[in-house]
Amino acid sequence: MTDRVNDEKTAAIASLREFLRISEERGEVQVVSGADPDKEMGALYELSLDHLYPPVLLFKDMKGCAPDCRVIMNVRTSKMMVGELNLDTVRAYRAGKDQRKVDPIPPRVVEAGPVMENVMTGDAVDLRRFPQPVWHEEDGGVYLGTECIVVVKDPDSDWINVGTYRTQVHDKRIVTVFTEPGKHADVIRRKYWARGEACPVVICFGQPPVLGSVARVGYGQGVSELAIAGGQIGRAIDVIAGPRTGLPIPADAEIAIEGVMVSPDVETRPEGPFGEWPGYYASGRREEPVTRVEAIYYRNDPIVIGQPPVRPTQPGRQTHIAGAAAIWDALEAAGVPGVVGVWKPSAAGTRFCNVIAIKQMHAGHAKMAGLVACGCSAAAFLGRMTIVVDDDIDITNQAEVMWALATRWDPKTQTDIIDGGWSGYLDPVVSPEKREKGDMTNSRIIIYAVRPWHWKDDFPKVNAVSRDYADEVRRKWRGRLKFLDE
Ligand SMILES: Cc1cc2nc3c(=O)[nH]c(=O)nc-3n(C[C@H](O)[C@H](O)[C@H](O)COP(=O)(O)O)c2cc1C
Ligand SMILES: [Mn+2]
Repeated sequence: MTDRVNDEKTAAIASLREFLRISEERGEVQVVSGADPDKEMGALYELSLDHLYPPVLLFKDMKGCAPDCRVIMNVRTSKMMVGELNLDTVRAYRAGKDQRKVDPIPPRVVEAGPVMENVMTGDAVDLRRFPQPVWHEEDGGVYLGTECIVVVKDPDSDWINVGTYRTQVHDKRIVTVFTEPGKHADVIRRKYWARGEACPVVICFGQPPVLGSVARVGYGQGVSELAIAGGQIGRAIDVIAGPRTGLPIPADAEIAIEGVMVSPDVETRPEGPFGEWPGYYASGRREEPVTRVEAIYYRNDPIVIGQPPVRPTQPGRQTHIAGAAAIWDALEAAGVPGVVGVWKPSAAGTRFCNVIAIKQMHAGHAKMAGLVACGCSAAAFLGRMTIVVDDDIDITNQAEVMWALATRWDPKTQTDIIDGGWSGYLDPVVSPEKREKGDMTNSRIIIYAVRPWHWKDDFPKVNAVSRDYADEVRRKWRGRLKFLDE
């Protein structure tokens, strides 16, 4: 990337309004006026994903909405934001992350910020003032929080966690936050409940894009996503201490609420169904503990980020570069040698399938890579399939991976099946019986689609033109043969 693009990207991820300004300048914004929050916005969003880099959608004057409110979609998916979707980008991400790991920058507490331009407290608290989208046809309610950030503090330490968990609006002052068991906000809120207390919380429904990026990555317990975000933009995230909770509120958040998540023994509401990223309404409708909203802060002309999950088969449902990088990091940290790439085939929704390419170095090497990749925390949640392939496979090409499976994998001898992996409510194959028992686990397959080490030299040779020779021939004939340029 050139410096100019880098500077622009840093400015854009550091501030949602800068992101909008820069995207407008680059001609990447499509303004949509007069759309209906009842399913129509969700449908338009889904149609935008026919493009690998979908346009930034800016909804204005939505039907039945206060005219000052806007909804922005496709914030993290433009070319400027994600770059090329290839292994070099994963490598670059890892290199950058190593630097940032050395230098996380804790947030800086400031006295004031735009988020405090408007304040609602007490009886004035009314979430219905903001857009109320029903994103999918079968959704059981209104979700203001799709790519929101949920901020909670560990009661036993200074750890402040920031995660993205969908947030349904039930009425003026009640929302539910859906966190899969084991996610950090869930671990933390249970600690409060075990002591008979409610868990203080801040939720933002529009925030600097960098906060959305870090809030979706499964960093370890105790890791401050706010400090990682600071590291990523090279300066501290400015936060205001919440007047009620003391929790950090990003100073330029668009809309933030303060409240408490009460224990399920105190009050629950039915949550869902909600269309989820695997392409189903798998988590159905359950009772979830409520969050009581005590205050709302919002900027003038607030912009809500809308990023409803949809089926991952369209081009615009991109792979997850940071997720692949995290697995690659884990493999290296565990001492697995010879890893040449990690990739998440986008059609598998970025969690269900991980592909590892290795340059085999000894007997049992592929097994080591497969077991670590299958078990590491970056892949553990929902990671149903781990596929290990040789280094000659272009793992970013789903056809090449399928070819490796079809031709180098003997199911009987090159497979491990493991039971009891970390799954969740939105995994469609978890049976009703298991859900009933709260057994949110699934089984895993590790597929070693590699040439078996002990007879690899006798494995039939590949008959495709080698990449180097293909490049040479392409150079020689380019310009004379139209199909080479297409
Ligand atoms: C747009 C979006 C929506 C998400 N919705 C949920 C959700 O509703 N519940 C959930 O448990 N995880 C959800 N996730 C995944 C979590 O954000 C992710 O697992 C993250 O690591 C959670 O933070 P934590 O590791 O601090 O718990 C969502 C991610 C994204 C990008
Ligand atoms: Mn976390």
